[in-house]
Amino acid sequence: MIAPKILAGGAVAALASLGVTAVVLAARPANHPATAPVTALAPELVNLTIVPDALMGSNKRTHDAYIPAFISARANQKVIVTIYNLDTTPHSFTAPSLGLNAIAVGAKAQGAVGMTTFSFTAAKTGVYHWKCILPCDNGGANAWAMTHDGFMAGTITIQA
Ligand SMILES: [Cu+2]
Repeated sequence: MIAPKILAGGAVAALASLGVTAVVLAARPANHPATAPVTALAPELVNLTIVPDALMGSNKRTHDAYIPAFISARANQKVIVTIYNLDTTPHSFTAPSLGLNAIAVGAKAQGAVGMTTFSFTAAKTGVYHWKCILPCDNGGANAWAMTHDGFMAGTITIQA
């Protein structure tokens, strides 16, 4: 038995015309090198500011909000999030589908800033929902702002 060989297309055609069967391994396209270049993604730096009564809601009242509430990063990219909390009460940035439950400490006094930093890396692409789960926004744990994206809730979009 003749061991199969890797043949270029032209040689395969020539052999086929002679009745010879060959096993052909697909040629590797030039843009897919055998060894992927190491392209470490620089971390995505995300700054979020929590502002009490920041935005007008559809119910014509102002509500606490994370600004911005919609963030994005790439799959396998480290995301370093810094939260600047202008509110004297703590809030959370909770995304169970990403295993995130960061507590944003409150400012020590009116006019001060509570600062919290955490990081995460998401392996899978998708749109992940986050929300604050601490009572805030002049309501309980299910206050208006928690149930409206753009306020105490939003999305984390992970792209390829
Ligand atoms: Cu909150």
